[in-house]
Amino acid sequence: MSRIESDRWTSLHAKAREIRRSILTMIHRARSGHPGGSLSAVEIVVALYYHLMRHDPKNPRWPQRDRFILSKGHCAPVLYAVLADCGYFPKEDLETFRRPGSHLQGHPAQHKTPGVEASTGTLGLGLSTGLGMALGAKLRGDSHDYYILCGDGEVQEGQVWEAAMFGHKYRLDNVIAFIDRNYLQTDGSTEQVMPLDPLRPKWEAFGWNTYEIDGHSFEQIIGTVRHAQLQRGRPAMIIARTTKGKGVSFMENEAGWHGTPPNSEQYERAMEELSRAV
Ligand SMILES: Cc1ncc(C[n+]2csc(CCOP(=O)(O)OP(=O)(O)O)c2C)c(N)n1
Ligand SMILES: [Mg+2]
Repeated sequence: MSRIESDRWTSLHAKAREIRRSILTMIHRARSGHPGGSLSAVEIVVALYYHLMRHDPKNPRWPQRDRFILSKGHCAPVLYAVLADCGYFPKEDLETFRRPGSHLQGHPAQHKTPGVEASTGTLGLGLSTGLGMALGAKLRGDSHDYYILCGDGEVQEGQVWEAAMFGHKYRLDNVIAFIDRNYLQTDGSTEQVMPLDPLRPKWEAFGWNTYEIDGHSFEQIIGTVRHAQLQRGRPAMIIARTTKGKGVSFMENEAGWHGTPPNSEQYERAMEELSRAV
């Protein structure tokens, strides 16, 4: 690996750590929110906003921008932390997360927050929303891309599979979707609640270019997106294996941290862990 490449990974890892701290600070201050799935998605969202997407925080409605839709809208903290850090709105706004009147509610609202492309939170809808927008872009002859992030529990929703058929029918190769495959939903294991595996052959059977990667590896996320962009005629689904609660030892792989805020002692411990050198 060249020196420049290794510096790039180091800076993305440092950014991921900063975003994790910001997520926990928001949720702790609000005494409410979803830490587990926000933490598992950090590398995907960081790779998109700091490396892969064409976007301009000073001009959030720039027509040629790539779009990102957080279909698993309960993980709004990861999106807000990244949007604020990029400069879409002041970082101080993060202190108002989930407060009455704040534009940063528990789930993203497209008409309230600069940089939010679609209102989400009702699981199962974001993939359809993104595919519809992507079809509109194709019909207009626009060349930007649509990135959509779904939860694995979310993929149990029937509408996701209608969207899968739609994406194939309209050959939406301007869509690159991810499943945050952390194997947990609110009440426990996805495989106990409603089994999804074998997940990759299902997406392949629905006609998508399908990949399975380590969702915490910047190298794999970026390399796979670059590969997917070269394939024409089909949408892409990247099944990103992750750890729910990633980065905080006592939150990792614990369903209980799906929607529970840390108390002050837990928050201090988590921040201490996340302050250690990359
Ligand atoms: C239609 C709908 N049903 C139920 C919920 C409540 N809910 C919020 S998060 C969640 C679990 C999601 O699990 P997963 O998609 O795996 O997310 P992650 O593990 O990434 O947090 C549920 C059931 C919802 N937001 N929308
Ligand atoms: Mg999950």
